[in-house]
Amino acid sequence: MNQLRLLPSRLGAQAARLLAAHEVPVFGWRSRSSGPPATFPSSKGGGSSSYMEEMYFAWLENPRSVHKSWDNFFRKASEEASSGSAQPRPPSVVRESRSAVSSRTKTSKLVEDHLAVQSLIRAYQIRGHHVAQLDPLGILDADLDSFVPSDLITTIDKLAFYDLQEADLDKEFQLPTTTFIGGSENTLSLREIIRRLENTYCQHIGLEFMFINDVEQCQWIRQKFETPGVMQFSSEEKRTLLARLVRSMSRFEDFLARKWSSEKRFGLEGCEVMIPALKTIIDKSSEMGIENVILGMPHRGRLNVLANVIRKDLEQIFCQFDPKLEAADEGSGDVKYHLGMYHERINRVTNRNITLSLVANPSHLEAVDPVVQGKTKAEQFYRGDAQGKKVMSILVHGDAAFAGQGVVYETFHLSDLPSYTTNGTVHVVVNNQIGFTTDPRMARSSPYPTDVARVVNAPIFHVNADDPEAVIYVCSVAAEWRNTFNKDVVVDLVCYRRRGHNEMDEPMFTQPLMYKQIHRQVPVLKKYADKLIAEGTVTLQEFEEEIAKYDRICEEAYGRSKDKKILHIKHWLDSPWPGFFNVDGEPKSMTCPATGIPEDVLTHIGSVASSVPLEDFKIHTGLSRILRGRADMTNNRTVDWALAEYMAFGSLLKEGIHVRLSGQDVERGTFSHRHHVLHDQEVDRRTCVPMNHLWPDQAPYTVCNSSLSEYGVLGFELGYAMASPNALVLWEAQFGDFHNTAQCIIDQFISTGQAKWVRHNGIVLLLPHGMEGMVRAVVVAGGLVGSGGPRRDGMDPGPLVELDGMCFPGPWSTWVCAGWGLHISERVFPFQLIIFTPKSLLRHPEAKSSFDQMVSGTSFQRVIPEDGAAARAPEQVQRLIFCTGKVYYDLVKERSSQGLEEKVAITRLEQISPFPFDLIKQEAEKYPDAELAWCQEEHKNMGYYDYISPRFMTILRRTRPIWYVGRDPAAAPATGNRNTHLVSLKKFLDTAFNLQAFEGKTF
Ligand SMILES: Cc1ncc(C[n+]2csc(CCOP(=O)(O)OP(=O)(O)O)c2C)c(N)n1
Repeated sequence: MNQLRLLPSRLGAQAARLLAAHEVPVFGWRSRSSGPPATFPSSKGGGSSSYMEEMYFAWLENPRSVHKSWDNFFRKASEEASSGSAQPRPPSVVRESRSAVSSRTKTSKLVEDHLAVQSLIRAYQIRGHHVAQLDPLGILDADLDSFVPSDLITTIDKLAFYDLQEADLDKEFQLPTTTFIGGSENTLSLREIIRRLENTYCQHIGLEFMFINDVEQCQWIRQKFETPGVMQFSSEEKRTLLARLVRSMSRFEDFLARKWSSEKRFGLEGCEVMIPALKTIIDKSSEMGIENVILGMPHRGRLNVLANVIRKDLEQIFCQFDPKLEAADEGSGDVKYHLGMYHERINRVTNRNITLSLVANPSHLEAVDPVVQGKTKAEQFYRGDAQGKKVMSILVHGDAAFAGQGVVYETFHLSDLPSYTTNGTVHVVVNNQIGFTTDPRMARSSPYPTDVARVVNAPIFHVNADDPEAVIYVCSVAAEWRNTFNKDVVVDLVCYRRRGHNEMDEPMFTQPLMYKQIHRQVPVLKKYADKLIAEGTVTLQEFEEEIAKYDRICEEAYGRSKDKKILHIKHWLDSPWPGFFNVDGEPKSMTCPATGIPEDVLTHIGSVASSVPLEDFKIHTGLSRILRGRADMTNNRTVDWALAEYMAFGSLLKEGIHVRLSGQDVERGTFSHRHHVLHDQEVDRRTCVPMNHLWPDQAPYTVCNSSLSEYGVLGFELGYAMASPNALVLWEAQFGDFHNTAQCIIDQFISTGQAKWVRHNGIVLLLPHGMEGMVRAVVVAGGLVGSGGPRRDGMDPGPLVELDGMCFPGPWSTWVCAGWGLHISERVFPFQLIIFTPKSLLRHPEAKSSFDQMVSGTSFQRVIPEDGAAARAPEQVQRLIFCTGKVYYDLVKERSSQGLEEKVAITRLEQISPFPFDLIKQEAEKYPDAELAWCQEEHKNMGYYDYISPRFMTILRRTRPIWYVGRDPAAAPATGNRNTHLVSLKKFLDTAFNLQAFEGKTF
């Protein structure tokens, strides 16, 4: 038998598992080269003893080569075992005497016990949260029974599992450096070790952090929670906490319940502690220098947050309950628990200025998450706050939504990407253990609703919401964590929902036992007040006065709300653009200015676009060819799409307008046409963005490849665009049809945000589009029009402007982009814009523009009229075809091959919405005897026909029909069969130029 049997097999396996799976080994080595392996060997095959021996020999050679705890241990053991000899000798080194054997046995036992205690400490750190008493109702613990670690239930279990005896409880043990339970002491009795670990890990706080693979971060958390006495509150702090609970709960929630008992409020009852929790995060962050906090949250407790965190005037909240008040602003408005808010004020605790905004959101749970992140990123950007020391975000979640909604995951994955990070978000989960009527058992497959946060190594602090002091402590550590490590953190408030999903719902239908327990539950305010009264921190009278004081505030505000005659949605704006809409109090002109650029500016941008601004920077030879092509075009005063885009962005940057382009693979461009980021072929990760080398005082250009997400990233860019009107923020879909993964952002924010929340935005969507007969390469923006566009979203002629960028002369359309950008720079109304960008036309020889179409004095053309032979003799023309996009080139080719240039005119719409009624009318009138047709390459139910046809009827007063030419209706937007594609193309082109096609037909 091995004399140095170090670990009992069970402990060996346990330790090996722990050590292999989690950060540092309990006993790490200072130097791998001079010491034994850093991973713990398996207990099989005597690995543990050789491990011990290796350490022992290493220690003999140089005591500093092993971890301090081993050094301590060998010293102590040598003193005890060798009684005076300088160093203990390993058994294999010398012939063994009886006393040597006995001293080694002692040593062995000491080592075993020592390691057992280390393992026990780590077990608490890793799995103590499973034992913690997190649920105020006591039912979660039963649900999580299967996760409760068997080694941490009772003291007997612990001792048995770790091969310790009761007698060991009073022995002193050396504490490893990976625990802070000792405070200033290095050793503690096992009994005390267990007591302190129980206190830290198994009371009302459950800490999940040992999966974080950063030792410093784990140590930081251990120190914050393990150090004795960390959770002591002064009586002043306790009184503030009580006062905040009074406001949050008894008076605000009760007040609303009393006044509007039959109205939906989505009250916070059962989690009132969220108000002091959020306030603590804000106070603490303000103390550390934060000046701007952007919040996103769902319905639950929103009114309470508006009243008691943001400090919205109470009468304005109460007004929202008055059904008689008329809305002063245009638009549909929204329910009160979706509205946003922006408020600058002094933080009373820190006496510093703070701006708080709560971002308006739709019903769609979690959809606001990326929007908040984007807005936060933008605010940080404009302040030059690269580290997030001035601006931060807080996201509040429901437990079911946090676990169930994929956008949460998408948002987490943005959190550490350089162009998307907001340097840490504090997430607060209102974990009321139910989602509408659904139990957690049916709502997720993970033990906690917060497990999604583990993917980004965010620590998760679960806390029993009925222990306000524990909640406050956890929130203050969370704020410090964010400030220290610039990383996300989650506070999981384990609570309950006192009423149904809303105040009208009967929860006993579906959760009878849970609600029996909830009805027995003493409200947290009462519990906490009783505690403070019992310990003498406040008197009953003071408590009652606090309640009466807030009651008076509510009543007075209620009285004032009765005097209001009108409801202003504008008062609920989350992202105001001060000074943008008015000059000296007068509304600004909203006309579109000329958007041309002086030729020398175009030439300069062209030359930078064709160069490599950094020295000793080796680009790919293929790219050199592309740059030479750009130089040639610039010399010839022409542009293709990619170069025109350069001109558009560059000219805005010159004006001081920040441009940000984000999306999948946008840096190179999906179709390898853009190349805005050059990569040194010889130096890893060395890149150059020529667009940022245009002028010394230009605005910054950000171009960033995003994660493979549409919902999250479009939401992010929308939020980014919300922060300022003086920027051009573009999101590009890899292919246009992928936009539908982000449909929620398009439907709920972009199309409707202005109507619901009087909120403006200038986001630009670039959607590559084209019917090209290849199933995957085909991109059909028609899908947008059909399913997310004008027909469905009531965007006619609403705030969303669609431009078909594919209606060339190609770059002209990109120039459209510049036009709209300059439009913004001219401080004119920025529109949300969709540009259907091209694919095959990127390299089409005809799809080029001359500088003449871009220089000063030119402007965006909403309609490009026919300018060939037909236009010169319009009375001869028999058919006028209107179209938009790439099909124009097919039409022109076919017309030429049939020799019909004098009989058929082709006019392009560059702007689809708002519909260019005036210009279309002019065109139609110019060709009085021509049949009018609309031609599109998309299927009939997907392109623009349904949208344009009633508008043509309005223009033509039903005197002339507008015939449809195009593909038949279909379910799929495009065929994957090249032959089918070409046959259908030929068929509709034949119809387009068959001048008898509509004879005898009725419209
Ligand atoms: C995306 C989405 N799907 C469904 C709903 C309908 N809905 C409203 S609240 C709710 C339950 C939410 O539960 P939870 O996230 O736990 O928050 P709680 O209401 O319990 O605070 C559901 C399913 C919704 N609002 N959004």
